[in-house]
Amino acid sequence: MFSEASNVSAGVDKVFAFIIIVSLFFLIGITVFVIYTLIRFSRKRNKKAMQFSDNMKLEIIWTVIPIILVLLMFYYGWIAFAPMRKAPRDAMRIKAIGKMWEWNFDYGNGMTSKELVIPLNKAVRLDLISEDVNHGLFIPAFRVKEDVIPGYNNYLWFIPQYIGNYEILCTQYCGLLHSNMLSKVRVVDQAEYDRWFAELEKTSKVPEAEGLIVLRNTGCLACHSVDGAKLVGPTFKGLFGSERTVLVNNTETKKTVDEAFISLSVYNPDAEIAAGFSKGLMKSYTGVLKEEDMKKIQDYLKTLGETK
Ligand code: HEC
Ligand SMILES: [Cu+2]
Repeated sequence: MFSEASNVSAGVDKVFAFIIIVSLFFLIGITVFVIYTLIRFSRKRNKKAMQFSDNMKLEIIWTVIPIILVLLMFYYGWIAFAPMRKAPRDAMRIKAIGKMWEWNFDYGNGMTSKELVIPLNKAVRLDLISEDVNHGLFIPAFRVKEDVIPGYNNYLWFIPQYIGNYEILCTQYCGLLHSNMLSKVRVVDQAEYDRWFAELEKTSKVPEAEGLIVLRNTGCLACHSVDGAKLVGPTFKGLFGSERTVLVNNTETKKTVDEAFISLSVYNPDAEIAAGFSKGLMKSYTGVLKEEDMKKIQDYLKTLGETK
């Protein structure tokens, strides 16, 4: 009867169904009763109004029954909620990082993914981290939702019970593109998970870190940021693959940033000047930066590039 995409969803659905059924029972019951009394005790039939003082039996009934009902709601709610706050010790731990306006899932050792990929029937604990404002991580199909607050160590956990794709939403209004703060959970079988994880390991940080080290050691980061900030030179964030306006012999030209563009910018910076920036500040790195380091920088800049 209940969908059970996760181990906690049936519990949540049961309380919800219980509350809905009780509410419907009273909605219909009270409505019918009101209509009945309107007709039955209409002035036309029963002219003389009657006065009652108290009725002990009635008062006990309408106190005791609602108390039992709300206590039952509490009981079923507690039964469903309590296990949600007790993650098993051996649960797989992944950091869910929220920032304006995207989710990142950190599998440790610098391995991050934009979507949450998890193996079937394994307990997963998400440690919830915000890098800026308040967010809320909600996986409707799993019936789990927790706030993601900067400086507060919150978490949620669940065991996915069916293979499939499920949505992830942000439930706190966190600014302009809040409604775009979407991601996906992909529940796969263990073999597929292992394949995906091996791939993630391969494509993760390793080349990125190398390129970043070269940039730092060569002094590029004094003038270029990797996070979007404008320093003396243009930021590297989103540079690769984007279209830039450059001045070639004082005429504006549009160029798409590729490996060759970066090489030229570094070995012959005055050949093409980025619009809005000054000529002559960046010196040529010919003879300073080796080709192999150039390659590392290019690979790293690709990871900061336009396509997410
Ligand atoms: C002293 C400051 C400074 C340093 C150090 C520096 N740059 Fe630059 N860089 C600039 C400025 C200013 C520009 C923009 C003018 C231009 O295009 O020459 C620029 C432009 C660029 C561009 C072209 C960007 C665009 O949008 O067209 C690339 C790529 C680049 N630098 C890479 C590097 C790399 C890699 C290093 C280190 C090996 C480095 N820069 C070191 C100041 C610097
Ligand atoms: Cu958000």
